[in-house]
Amino acid sequence: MQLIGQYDSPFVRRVGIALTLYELPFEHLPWAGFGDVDRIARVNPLRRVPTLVMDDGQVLVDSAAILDCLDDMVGPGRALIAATGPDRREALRVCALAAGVADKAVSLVYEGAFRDAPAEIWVSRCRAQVLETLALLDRQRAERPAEGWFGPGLTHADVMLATMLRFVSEALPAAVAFVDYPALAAHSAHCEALPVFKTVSQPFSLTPPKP
Ligand SMILES: N[C@@H](CCC(=O)N[C@@H](CS)C(=O)NCC(=O)O)C(=O)O
Repeated sequence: MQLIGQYDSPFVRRVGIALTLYELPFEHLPWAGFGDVDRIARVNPLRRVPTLVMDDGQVLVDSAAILDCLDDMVGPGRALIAATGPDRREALRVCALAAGVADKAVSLVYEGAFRDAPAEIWVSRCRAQVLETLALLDRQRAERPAEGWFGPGLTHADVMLATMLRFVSEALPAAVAFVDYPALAAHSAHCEALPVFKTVSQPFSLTPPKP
């Protein structure tokens, strides 16, 4: 398999972390979303990362769909999510909220980078979506065990939360103060100290130099 995209994307990183934890062999192609867009477009006309090229040539897009396929490959005993029931629903809920925050943070980054005058109506809407969803997640994270949303075992919810938090803290340092979200800050620190988070990692950069 080939994973296309850089690990400064919270979505690419969550897939890279799952592939690594699942010990599935893959080649990482750290193509930049903008600098390498022509290469990405030849594989995926949607021009988004993560893009996962399967061994049979099938091309998968969207981190949630990709993880669903990887979970299916490793089976319910190893998947980083409960197979069924309330814990699965809760994990999907947290993943969707955290991914939604990441989506809105990406929108804010693009708005600042690609417009001379960012549209204030869009910026204030995205900011409210980011900040108020972080506040909700912080309150709920505080009620959960210290090690992870469901206890000691890492889940997709823990990973998406952590990759989103790292992205938001690096891409929007002026807009988001982690001191306002102590439970999320602790979650981020705990995850980023784990070996897989250190290995599958890249500091945020909108237009990194080509390798
Ligand atoms: N829902 C998608 C979001 C992926 C996404 O937003 N990727 C960004 C990089 S962080 C991207 O490719 N942006 C370029 C574009 O959308 O044209 C997922 O979970 O994979």
